[in-house]
Amino acid sequence: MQSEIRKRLIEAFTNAGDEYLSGQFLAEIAGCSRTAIWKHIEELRKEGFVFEAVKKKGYKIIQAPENVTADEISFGLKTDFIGRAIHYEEEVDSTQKIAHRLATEGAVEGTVIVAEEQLSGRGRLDRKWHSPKYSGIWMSIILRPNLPMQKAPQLTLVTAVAVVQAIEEVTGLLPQIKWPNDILISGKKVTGILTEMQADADRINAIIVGIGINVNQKQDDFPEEIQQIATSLAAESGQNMSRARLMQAVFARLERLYQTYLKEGFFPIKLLWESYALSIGKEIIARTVTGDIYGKALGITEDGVLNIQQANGEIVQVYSADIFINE
Ligand code: BT5
Repeated sequence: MQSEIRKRLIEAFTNAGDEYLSGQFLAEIAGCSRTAIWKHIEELRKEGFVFEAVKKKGYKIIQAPENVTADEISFGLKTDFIGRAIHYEEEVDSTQKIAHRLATEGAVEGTVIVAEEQLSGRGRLDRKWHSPKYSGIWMSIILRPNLPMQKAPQLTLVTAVAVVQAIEEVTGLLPQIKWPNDILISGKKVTGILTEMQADADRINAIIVGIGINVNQKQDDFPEEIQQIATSLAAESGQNMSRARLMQAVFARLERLYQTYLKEGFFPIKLLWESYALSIGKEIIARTVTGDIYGKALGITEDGVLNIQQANGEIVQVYSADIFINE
């Protein structure tokens, strides 16, 4: 877990913006000696932070490093609860697994588990999620909404809108959503979302929102089997970008949309979701576990279910499927 003192220091530097902070001031807000402050600043330097130190003025951070450790994510973070507690690992099986354990142990809402690499990242139905070291965002967010269980799938859609908005804000690229959980750019998958639930009786205890975003991979870094269907933000925009900065944008967007959703319900989210949706109004094939459904995608219901109109006019509701555009 992140050191409490470093967390306070980074928060102070975030709030200070371009101002220098004196050793004395830092010692006061962190509640420790100036010697201890100096040691923590050395630790941050080792992590890759670059400080400017000016006599009589103090310190300023002029560059943050390029990993996704708790310190780097905290520097510049503007949210109230999402990402305020961060559990960072260099290498894990799956961040979902750790999130489930921490949620059972009582982790606070907004806790984020992030890893540089996942050895067995997973998608829906136990599919694999390719999560190579340092090049993407592999994270799970713990939410604790006071909602009945059947509303849980809506949170996948809330998250998808948040990720689209964050990508748009940071990169200028315009992603689209393919129901229910894929985010695509130029028709290729850049993000997958996996929402899992812990529930008692019929109330939600925790929702674990897993988000995988391909950020800095080159097109030929992807394994053979997903070369044609996957892409990264760098491959699309032609430039590498800061994963920590993108995570901060996702947290800020998600926090805002999640609060709107809890206060006003699903309707405002549904409108946003439909504005980014790829398949609405198109002829599609929905591949479900019980077989394929052909028809026109009409939209999503209040429950986040997809309505498909078949050739005979009948409307069917699809709860879970893989969607293909039927051209
Ligand atoms: C998803 O599943 O798209 C959900 C992926 C969620 C991943 C995150 S990462 C953090 C957290 N920890 C985890 O262990 N998981 C979550 P699904 O819709 O089932 O799509 C899986 C399919 O996407 C695979 O069968 C591949 O075809 C494809 N795929 C695998 N890795 C990919 C990648 N890096 N980029 C694009 N497509 C990929």
